[in-house]
Amino acid sequence: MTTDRPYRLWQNPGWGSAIIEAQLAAYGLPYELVTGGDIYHDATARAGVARLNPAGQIPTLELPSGEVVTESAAMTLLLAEVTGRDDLVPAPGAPERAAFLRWLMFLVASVYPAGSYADAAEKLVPEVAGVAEYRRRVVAKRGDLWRLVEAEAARRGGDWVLGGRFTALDLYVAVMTHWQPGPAWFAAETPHLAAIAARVATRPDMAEVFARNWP
Ligand SMILES: N[C@@H](CCC(=O)N[C@@H](CS)C(=O)NCC(=O)O)C(=O)O
Repeated sequence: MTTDRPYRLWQNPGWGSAIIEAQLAAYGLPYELVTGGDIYHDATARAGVARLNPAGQIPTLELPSGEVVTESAAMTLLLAEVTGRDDLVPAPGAPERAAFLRWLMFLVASVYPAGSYADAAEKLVPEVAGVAEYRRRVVAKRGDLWRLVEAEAARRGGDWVLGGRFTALDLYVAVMTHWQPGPAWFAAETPHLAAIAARVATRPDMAEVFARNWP
């Protein structure tokens, strides 16, 4: 898939698109950014994203071929495949492969939605009085799920989620620890994950991406 056309990443600063922007930057792939806007509250912004991604979600990635890919895990696996590199995704047969796939799917299928369902709580809980409590419980649930990732990182030791091996999981952690339950919660309750996030942020290949997403 070599062509001069850049990848086009639909993004908002600090959102899940940062996970994919970090990977595009790490691979040195050419890309341009398209700002999605407030897809939670602005119908025009949502329609703009939904034109490509019927789920109306960010990240959405347009490949150089013009094909649209949604789902950050799919993008993560695909970018490793098209670059033929294994620096972010352990290759088939690598000792970390099974654990990588396990925790990648856990992050996107369990942890990620537990936040999304709190972000737009007022749409899911019409009773105004119930919204705050609903949001609190969903965020607490997300915290409980994060504790499982923390336990895995602690059990393995080392600098990264999988121990000594840096992977895209660490990029997910670095981005998602900016979200609910919030950086202070991660620092207090999941110190291994907070330390991983801090390490990722100091990597030279991440400097530009992090400065743009969290100015
Ligand atoms: N499973 C998707 C989740 C993407 C997602 O939930 N993104 C959030 C923003 S960070 C979003 O677009 N939320 C709007 C919505 O779900 O309506 C992925 O891993 O890419």
